[in-house]
Amino acid sequence: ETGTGTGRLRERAVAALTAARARTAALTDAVDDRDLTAQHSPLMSPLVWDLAHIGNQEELWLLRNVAGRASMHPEIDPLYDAFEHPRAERPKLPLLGPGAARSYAAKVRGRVFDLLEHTPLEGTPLLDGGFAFGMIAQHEQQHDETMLITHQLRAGAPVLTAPDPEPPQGPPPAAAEVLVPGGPFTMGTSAEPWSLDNERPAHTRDTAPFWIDTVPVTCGAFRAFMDDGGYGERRWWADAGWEQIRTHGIGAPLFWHREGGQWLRRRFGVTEPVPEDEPVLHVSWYEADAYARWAGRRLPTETEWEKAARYDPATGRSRRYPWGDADPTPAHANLGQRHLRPSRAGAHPAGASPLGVRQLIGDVWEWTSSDFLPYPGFRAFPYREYSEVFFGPEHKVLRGGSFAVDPVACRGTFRNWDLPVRRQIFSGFRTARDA
Ligand code: AVJ
Ligand code: FE
Repeated sequence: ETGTGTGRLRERAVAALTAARARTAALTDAVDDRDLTAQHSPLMSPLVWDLAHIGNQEELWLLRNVAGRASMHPEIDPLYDAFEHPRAERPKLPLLGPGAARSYAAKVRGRVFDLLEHTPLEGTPLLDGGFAFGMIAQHEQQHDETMLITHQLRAGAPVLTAPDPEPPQGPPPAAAEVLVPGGPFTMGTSAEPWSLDNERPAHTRDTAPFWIDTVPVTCGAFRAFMDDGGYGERRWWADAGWEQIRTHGIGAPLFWHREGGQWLRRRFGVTEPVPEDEPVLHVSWYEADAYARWAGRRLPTETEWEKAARYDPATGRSRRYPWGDADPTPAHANLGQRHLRPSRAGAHPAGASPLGVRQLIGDVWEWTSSDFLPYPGFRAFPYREYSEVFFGPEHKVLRGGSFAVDPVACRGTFRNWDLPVRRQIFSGFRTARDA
């Protein structure tokens, strides 16, 4: 069947699942068993929980729901249900140990590959276009990003290494901001076969004209806010943001500290000077919002972000990515944990949008001003707990994906969300203003 539509879909699914497992193995083989079972931060699960949860979700969706099989180990299923046990209590659970977690996930995967060979990738919403397999590859990659956050929070000597990104190639952007024209555009997707429920359906939205930063806000620009006393000035801060920075004594992005008159940061176990020209990382929504107010600007809405990323004024069409419909290459964007840091601001000219906005995809997740809400016509699929239970004003939307996001879980329509206090995630931002 190779060469037919179904054959190609199977190959895509196998490749996506295999790539995810290689990354999971690299993240979990990098540390010893004691480290895998330790809790490095109350915000995170022990790595060994993520490992077995990856296998358990794969078993749930592909072996039980698609193939109709019985649970392999009914007694462990509740341990790996993210809604039954908050992260802080997971280390106290009778979790599978590292060896058992690895062999469980591997056994599930072997059965899934058999299933994939014999399952038609059409006929039901779960199977159409290989959706369930794509969803599970994305789920594993999302937990790989979560595990990378755990690595960043972990104390001790570095265990992960990667080359630095290339310095920016080609001419720097012509201007600091780009004008996006007003008018309607298509937001969301009804066509992308592996898109998740919250990205659907495609619908028309209108925007007024607006200006948006050509590149994400850099550490150097953020330092100017700090040097100007930004963290001490009430008027820049939302009420709950002011409360958070006062209560916790926050005066810089997470992982920064000052030593001998210099700002340093800790990154995967290495301490280094804060790089001036790199997008700022590990800021909360409140810090992004305060910076924007200080700069006389604001965060873009989620709609503005997606229009800047997808709208092609020449055709009126929305693209899959800023550069077009082609899947990402390393020239387009810094994705997939090829590096352990963002590319410098102004990098990836090949990934620019038609209007010239750069680095919308990859490098840092970008906070938007918007609450995480369903699109008109939203239908929870295949489970309410992926998106629906998180809709509402308590979560803010992040867009674009960080250096830690795999291309399989990244598109111009992809939506991430988190609490506005969160700063251990690979979050940055860019600003906008009304035209
Ligand atoms: C979409 C990144 C917010 O990690 O909480 C993983 C993804 N959902 N398992 C998360 C997810 C279920 C989710 N985020
Ligand atoms: Fe999960």
